[in-house]
Amino acid sequence: MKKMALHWKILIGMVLGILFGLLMTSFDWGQGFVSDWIKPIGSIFVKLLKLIAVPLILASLVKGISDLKDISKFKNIGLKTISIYIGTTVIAISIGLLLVNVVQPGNGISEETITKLTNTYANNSGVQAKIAEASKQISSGPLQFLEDMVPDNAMKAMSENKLMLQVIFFTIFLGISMLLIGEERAKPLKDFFDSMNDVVLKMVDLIMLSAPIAVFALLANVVVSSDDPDILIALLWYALTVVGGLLLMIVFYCILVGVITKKNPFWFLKELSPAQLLAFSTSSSAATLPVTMERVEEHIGVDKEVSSFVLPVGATINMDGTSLYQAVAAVFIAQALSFDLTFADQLTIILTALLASIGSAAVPGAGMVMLVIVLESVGFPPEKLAIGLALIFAVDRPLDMLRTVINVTGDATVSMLVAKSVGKLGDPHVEEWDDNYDAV
Ligand code: DAS
Repeated sequence: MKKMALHWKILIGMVLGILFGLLMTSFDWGQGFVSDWIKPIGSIFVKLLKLIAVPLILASLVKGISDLKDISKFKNIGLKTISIYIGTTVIAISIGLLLVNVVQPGNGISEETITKLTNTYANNSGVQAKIAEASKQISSGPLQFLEDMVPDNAMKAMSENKLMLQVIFFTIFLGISMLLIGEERAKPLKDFFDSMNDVVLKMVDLIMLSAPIAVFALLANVVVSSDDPDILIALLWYALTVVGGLLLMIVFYCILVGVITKKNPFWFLKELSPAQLLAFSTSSSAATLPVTMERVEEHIGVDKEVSSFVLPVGATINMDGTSLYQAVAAVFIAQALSFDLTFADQLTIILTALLASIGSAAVPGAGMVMLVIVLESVGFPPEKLAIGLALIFAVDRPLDMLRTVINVTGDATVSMLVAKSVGKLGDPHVEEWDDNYDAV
């Protein structure tokens, strides 16, 4: 009898986690029990995935570039990738702006709800930390992100997982240099990275064996630490506007996959689903990246020459879900606090939400930090920032989970488009082990 596919096991783990979390909220010791005994299981799983993200980027990117044989192909893939990423993000922001101006969720929110949210969250340490982190980014120069991209110590960059762009910069530099010295002299290093790539992908398979129990723990913890339902109801229209936009992005990706790559979009979503479910459970594109790469390469058929560049870059700079959320949240806050936005301001939001999503780290809650930059760009009064973030803080975690799914799905979609354009989208090669692992 064929064993249950992985994504069904993960889904069952998620549902049981939510039910268990709800059960625990009915005991006054429940939240403590979950955070002491259940939450660590999920944290260890996320740490394991982040642990192998850097070696995987290093190995697959070096292998991908050195397999290209000449630099012009790399330039071709690079240019296509960056331009399609910018295109899908601008479309995501535009969908967000259209929806939030039509639905007007901020105008429907009552004064007492605004007061209640302000009193509850304006001085919340999480809100204050996000404002402080964003202010640090605002105070740096316009080219700070370029400066930050260049590591002064490769090993240090690899030790600090969040500096993934630096690892990518270093790895591209290394891969190009290997191309330049010629295949013969680079062979020992290339063989090393080829084999490292296979080993690390096998580590992904092993870590994924614990995924069902890990997502159980992650979601149980999200449920016990979520806010009281009546606040969530008050923000329902705002949350539905974001969710509506994210769903439209899924439809958009399915159209791109069906029309351009001629692959069945439902097959695409099914094969990608373990990565999407992990993105939902972890709220981290960085933690999900190893699984996204494994799914895209071995179950969707994108060649490593393409996926090894497109996916790591996408996990750090392409966040369509986050950019859509930032556009909706910025306009919602302006509406709720009666801060008028001109049409020019909305156009400014397209540019700043694009830059903010590129600058957002691939970790939980990063999108809300960069939202401050979007608000600042349209002249939102700094003294009202804490109130503005307080309005959306209560529902940020569930929306972060959903927008991270879109971030990952967008990256996988673009990797298929780029692969198709360079003739590197084959039929998925699923190894014997993967057959078992999928069935395990
Ligand atoms: N959680 C971020 C990610 O990992 C997205 C965000 O915070 O908006 O993609």
